[in-house]
Amino acid sequence: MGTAELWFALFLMVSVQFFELVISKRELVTTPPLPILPIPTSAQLKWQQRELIMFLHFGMNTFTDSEWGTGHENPSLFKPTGLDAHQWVDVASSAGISLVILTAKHHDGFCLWPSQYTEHSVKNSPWKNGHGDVVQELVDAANSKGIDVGLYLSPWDRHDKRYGHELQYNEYYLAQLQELLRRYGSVQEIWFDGAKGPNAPNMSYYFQDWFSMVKELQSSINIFSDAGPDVRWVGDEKGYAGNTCWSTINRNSLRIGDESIVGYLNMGDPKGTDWVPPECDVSIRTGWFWHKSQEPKPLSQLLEIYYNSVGRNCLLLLNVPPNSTGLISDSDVRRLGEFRRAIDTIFSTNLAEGSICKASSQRGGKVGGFGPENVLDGDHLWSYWAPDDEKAHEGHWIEIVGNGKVFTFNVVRIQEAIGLGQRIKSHEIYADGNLLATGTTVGYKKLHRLQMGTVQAHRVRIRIKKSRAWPLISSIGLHFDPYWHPKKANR
Ligand code: FUL
Repeated sequence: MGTAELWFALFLMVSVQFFELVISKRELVTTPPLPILPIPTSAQLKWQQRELIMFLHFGMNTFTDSEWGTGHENPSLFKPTGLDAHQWVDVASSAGISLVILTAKHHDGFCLWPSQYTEHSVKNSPWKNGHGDVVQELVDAANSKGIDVGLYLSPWDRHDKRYGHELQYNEYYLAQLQELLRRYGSVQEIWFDGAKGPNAPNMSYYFQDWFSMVKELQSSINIFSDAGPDVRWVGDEKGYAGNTCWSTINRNSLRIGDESIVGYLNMGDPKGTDWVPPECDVSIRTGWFWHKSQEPKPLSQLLEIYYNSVGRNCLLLLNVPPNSTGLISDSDVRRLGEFRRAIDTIFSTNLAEGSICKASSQRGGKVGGFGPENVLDGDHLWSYWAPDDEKAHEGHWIEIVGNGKVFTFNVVRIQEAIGLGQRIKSHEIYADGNLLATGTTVGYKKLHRLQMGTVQAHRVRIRIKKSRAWPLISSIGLHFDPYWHPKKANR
């Protein structure tokens, strides 16, 4: 080997060693922490992010000025003169609602689609000379706007003669489920109402058969009932979740229609083995069905409902009932529009944006790490702050610093990375070292509307006092709610 070749071989050896050194020194990307079970399914995660969905109570009761029909109503009474499902869907869409749930059959047993298993349906009504199908009209309108559809099929039936004859009725109910879930394309939520009146009190429903059939026919559907399996009732019809609200619960302790569990449903259970988040159903009016004599709730009440549902880790299922013309009334359209504008006014600006974020510790380094700045990046699920698990015993906090800027706010929003489980059990909020508010669970979204009103501060710190495993916070917001006047509200 000549001298030149010798130098070249030497150069190669040194280069290889140098690159090996660089590679070994390069920081590995930090792995995400382990989840804490139970965790949501992808359908539940999608559902949770909808935040606000719409109920459409429409049917025989709309024409008889009642809430619970007797089941003896003549189908000839069902005659909307200007039914337009496109209007329903447009109203939903302009309110930022992505899922609408229609009462395909309420307790009176009258079916809004021409079921082949009963004569008590639209097919014997004067509407469209018996050729109409409200479910189909809703599905077509929703498809044209990219809105998802859910259906309510009341188990309690005050019309059908099979009700009370267990096997026959369960077969009838299953037959209708199959019609609805096979005929109308994708259905994203099915509502099994727990209400049950005194006709045939011992009537048992074959929930397991029903649920299995639903999942077989619609793979991405969420099943709602008092007891889930995917979404649970919140335990009241005011639209309020518990101040403490876990998405986790023990399904073994739940029985559909059991009044004694409403408190448990309202709060959930930190030791729950099942992920079954609550849905807050409430009507924009007093009744579920449209009545000429009723008006929509004031905006302040709707906002109160929003803070107590969406702001407590829940979904708000707001009922907006079409009237006897078959349209959503102008007064409801206006109120819903005001409600949407109010939500946007409050939450479209995060006053914390562009601030500096500090934390008690952080998992991993700068590369692919879980630094506190992740809470301001606009991703509310998969990008989050995680503390260093070696320092779990030291207590965790995260702080938003204005860097010369003063924050003027009256709402604090905190969101957990629920894809990895719900964790936070108790927390406190401080402004410039002063305690502003205390809270328990956070979950997908916790909204603190401050009782003391508007606050000015340079630094806002959230201290996690207790949590199942280390907390993972995906988003923090400081907001100003111009509709919030605590003194007036407290009077
Ligand atoms: C209840 C029913 O009895 C009401 O009529 C309404 O449908 C509400 C959503 O659920 O159980």
